[in-house]
Amino acid sequence: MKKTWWKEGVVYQIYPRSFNDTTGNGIGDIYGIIEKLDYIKSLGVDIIWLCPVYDSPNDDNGYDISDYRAISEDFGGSEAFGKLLEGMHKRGLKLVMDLVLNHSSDEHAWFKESRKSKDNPYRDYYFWKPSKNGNPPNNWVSFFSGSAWKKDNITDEYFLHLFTKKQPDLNWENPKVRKEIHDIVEYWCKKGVDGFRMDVISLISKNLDFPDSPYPDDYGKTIKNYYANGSKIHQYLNELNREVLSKYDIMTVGEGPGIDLDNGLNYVNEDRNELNMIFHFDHMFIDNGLGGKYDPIDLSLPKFKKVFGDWDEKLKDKGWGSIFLGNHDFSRMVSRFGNDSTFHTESAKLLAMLLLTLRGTVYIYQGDEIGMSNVAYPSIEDYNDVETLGSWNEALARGEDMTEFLKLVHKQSRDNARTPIQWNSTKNAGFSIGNPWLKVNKKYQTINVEAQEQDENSILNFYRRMIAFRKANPVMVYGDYECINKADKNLYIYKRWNDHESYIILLNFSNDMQSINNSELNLSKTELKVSNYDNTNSIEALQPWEAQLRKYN
Ligand code: ISL
Repeated sequence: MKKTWWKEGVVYQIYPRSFNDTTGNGIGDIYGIIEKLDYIKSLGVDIIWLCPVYDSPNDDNGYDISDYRAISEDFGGSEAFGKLLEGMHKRGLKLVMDLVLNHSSDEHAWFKESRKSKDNPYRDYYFWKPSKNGNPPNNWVSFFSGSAWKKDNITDEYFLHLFTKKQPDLNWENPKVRKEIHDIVEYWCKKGVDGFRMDVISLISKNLDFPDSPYPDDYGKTIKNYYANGSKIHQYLNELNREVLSKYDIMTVGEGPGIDLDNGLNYVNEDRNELNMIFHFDHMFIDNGLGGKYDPIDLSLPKFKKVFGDWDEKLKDKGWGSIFLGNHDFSRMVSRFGNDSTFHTESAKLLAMLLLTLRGTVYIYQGDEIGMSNVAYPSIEDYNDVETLGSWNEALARGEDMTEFLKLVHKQSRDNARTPIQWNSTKNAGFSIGNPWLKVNKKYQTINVEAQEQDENSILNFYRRMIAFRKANPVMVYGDYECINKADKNLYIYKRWNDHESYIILLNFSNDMQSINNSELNLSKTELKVSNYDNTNSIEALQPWEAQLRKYN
């Protein structure tokens, strides 16, 4: 296995809007990140993935870009960006930019031209189709509810938008579009950035016959078979790699609905020269029913373990994995996979241990290092996320019980992960002296960075310990992985080893004491290296949410 900086590095993801506001306008900004660079460095991480900071009308908080080369003035503009990059490089931190290349904003100059007339030179930068018997061209629905087609009155044709109406899909079939994209990527490489996270990259090649989906009720299947993984996907990624990426020492991670065990390796196989890593969602959609995230089902630990095991097996020879349990699109990991009330600290630390002891590059989402948890706003008026509001309006139209639906919003909304970072216990959690764009989570009085800095046993300091442990022990990065108890519903036990050393990790994913079936594990021949409980060293049983990292003698 080839060794590289991006395999060994730990990534910290920043959602800039919610990170730190230095102007008092209620929106986080780049100077706010600069102010916290020493804090970020103190975690022990190596790489920052910055969610989009380009010019954008913010219909989807920056995932709708109107100028790919401009940094939004809301965030401090290009001057702030230059200082950020300099400040990061000075500290040995690398910067990964978020590139949203499947779609642009409808306010991008290309789209403004494209909509003008059927023979505009930019017309085929996007997908335009006539109506079908007075209806949209097919039955595809947008990720954010409703038809994926919008009729534009100027030419009376529909354009495709797999996300909001303000995010028209770019037509990668057009070589001019691909050339524009290559130039944009090259522009940022030349600026000295160290990598790219490529938004919904699995969607850039679609089924160009645009047939109706025969599975209108199975959204996942529709995405996989019609929106994603089209016949030219690998040609386009390979071309981008050849034309631009291969000339620089940068890392790439592609995000992708519709990426699964069948096709995942093809995106990252080191012989194919496409991407370095992908984000698949097999574990993140594990508690979704057929109807998606607003149709939740119970989390099954055996299934959860199977996802990590299957992917490790799939990628171990020729690929490389991305390890994450949350980001700006999902609810908070401690609320979802842990217990954010009785065992908040214990379960947040357990999840930190899981993240930092699996094979792959680790991605930590801002705020998870202090165990930030879900928010439950009293009213839908308090929510901002387009996906949440789209689902709400659909439920309303179906005549659902909206009191019950609000409970689902509490559990599933992407805004759970987007509340401002809780820096301290002062007004607005120290995030802003103004009015935050999204309300602060009330738990900030007890859960905040300042308090955890002062507590040696805090979640924050546990993250620091685990990151340092991973860095000091490359077996945690490159070593083999095997789950020992695949069927157990409460305990997750796995080994990591190389030719020189061997570790076992024992995690109790339950609110109860669990005995360990010790007979084949030889735990008496191990030494406890890290644990999330004080004064415990039992090899017979684990306390609720107890996590142990042991080394074989
Ligand atoms: O958010 C999701 C589930 O709640 C996903 O379906 C998500 O929409 C999908 O993974 C794509 O996400 C990315 O592209 C979107 C943007 O809204 C997300 O923030 C981004 O991460 C459109 O650009």
